[in-house]
Amino acid sequence: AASWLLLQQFKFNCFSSGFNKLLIYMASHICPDGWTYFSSSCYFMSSESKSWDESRKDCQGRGADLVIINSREENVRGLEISSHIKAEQIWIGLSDQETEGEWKWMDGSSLSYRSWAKGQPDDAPGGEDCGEVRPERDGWNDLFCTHSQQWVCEKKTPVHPVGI
Ligand SMILES: [Ca+2]
Ligand SMILES: [Ca+2]
Ligand SMILES: [Ca+2]
Repeated sequence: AASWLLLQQFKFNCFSSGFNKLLIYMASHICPDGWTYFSSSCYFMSSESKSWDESRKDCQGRGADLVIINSREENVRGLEISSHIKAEQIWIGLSDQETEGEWKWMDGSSLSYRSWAKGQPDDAPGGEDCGEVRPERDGWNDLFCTHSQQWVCEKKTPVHPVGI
């Protein structure tokens, strides 16, 4: 009986480690090549620099949009990504181009979570209407939309593996 129990235990261990491997495999293959998976989204980090509008067009061409930061976890992740690509500033999908002072994400949602850097947004003289993240400031800033810099795209994934 003891050996039968051991055998069952052995089978169960094989099953659960195989299952974990499968989950990890799935998570790493949900996103297209060159994209990173995090919390049911795929992220693309640009190596080029473009204006905010051109950056957004690039994302849309990839079936995505500029990154929308919905939580502290995603903000921290965004900062990690930008320091990973060694960008000092990256465009995010945030703008007040439509109505001055009314900041909106590109999916139309308002800012339930916000992480502006100290003293921002300040709409510096001339008008800053596009949102960016600066890792060294640990927060968001409004900037002139024509400024050329790197960006991060985000697209939602249909699959959300449990436990990853
Ligand atoms: Ca998001
Ligand atoms: Ca503005
Ligand atoms: Ca500013």
